[in-house]
Amino acid sequence: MAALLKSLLAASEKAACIAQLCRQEEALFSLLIEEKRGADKNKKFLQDFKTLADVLIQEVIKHDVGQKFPELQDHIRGEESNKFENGLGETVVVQVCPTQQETAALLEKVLDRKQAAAELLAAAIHQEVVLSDPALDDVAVTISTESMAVWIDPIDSTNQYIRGRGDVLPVDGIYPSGLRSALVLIGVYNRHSGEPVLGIINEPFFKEKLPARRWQSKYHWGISYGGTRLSSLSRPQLRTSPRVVLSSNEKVALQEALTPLYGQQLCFASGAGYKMLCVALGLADAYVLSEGSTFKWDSCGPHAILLALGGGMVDLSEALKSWQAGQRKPLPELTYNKPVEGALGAERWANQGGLVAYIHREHLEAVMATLAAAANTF
Ligand code: 2IP
Ligand code: CA
Ligand code: CA
Repeated sequence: MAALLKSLLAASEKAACIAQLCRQEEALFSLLIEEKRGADKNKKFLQDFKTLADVLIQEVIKHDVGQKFPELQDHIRGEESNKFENGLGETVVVQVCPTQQETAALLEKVLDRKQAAAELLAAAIHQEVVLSDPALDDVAVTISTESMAVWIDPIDSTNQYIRGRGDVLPVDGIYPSGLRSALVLIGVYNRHSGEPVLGIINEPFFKEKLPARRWQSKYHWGISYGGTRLSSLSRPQLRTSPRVVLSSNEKVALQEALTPLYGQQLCFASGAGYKMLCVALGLADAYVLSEGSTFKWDSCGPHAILLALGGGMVDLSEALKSWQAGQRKPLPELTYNKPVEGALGAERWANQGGLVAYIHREHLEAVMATLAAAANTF
């Protein structure tokens, strides 16, 4: 009875396919980028690109999942707004229409009348995705969707997606940059408690196929619902020599504060979702972020997977406060149903206090003890 899981996985596969398509057609891709402005701009980057691929993917997931679960329809939200401005200055509301022809006609408007590109995308949007994954038939959990809501990041690590480097080599299993860090993130959470319940991470650029520049995707999922914890991944072992993954923009003061625990084992990678995936895969023991530069749509899906594996994701500044006050069990996990008071635009849904993603509780405690000892330095 894993109907919700299957529907979200199928939507994530379609999303991955659209992300691949937009990269494969270089001429098409160059048409699709538009600078984000004003309150919706991610403060971290001078230029943050909203791509049509992003908007389309979010709308496709909303449409496909909303059709199967009408009770969720008004509770599926994501990073992007579905208004898109074309080169002619026209604002078009991007949505999935009842037929492929209608969707193609709408997309043609966004694409400055480029018919072939619009038809290609419309075909990808209206394709039927059939999952052939026997493991899903064994998932015997029924999630009552009435009290659920969904966060989508249609493409995380947009900068790397746009740059499009497929040839970056991994360092100890972790890709520091490149297409590998561009992910589709979907998270289901409980609207009342704010807790993550189901998460999907889809890697559209998992493996390059022949002919070159064709890609194969891979998905991962996790469920943490009531007493049930299930995942496509297995719980990784605690590493003998601990390793942390950080943003390449992480403050030097935080890097120094972590040195007593990790020595030289500091790894850097792009993409908030990708760093969370590295923790879930056991390639790192923790992802520590000192700033509020991630959002609910970045962390909800990966957080559900970490919970399913017996780990989690805490609010760094709240956890440090609890730790210093001697209140250590449990440390405050991130929640997904409440906006930041007084904030505007995307900032309403920022994980304002930074975060720590972890698998092993004892490792989280080691991170907290190390940071608490250096708390006024970063
Ligand atoms: C971004 C993206 C960035 C990340 C940032 C996110 O989301 O994941 O890579 O910064 O926190 O908000 P960093 O790579 O330094 O971790 P998006 O690409 O969706 O804007
Ligand atoms: Ca993101
Ligand atoms: Ca994004």
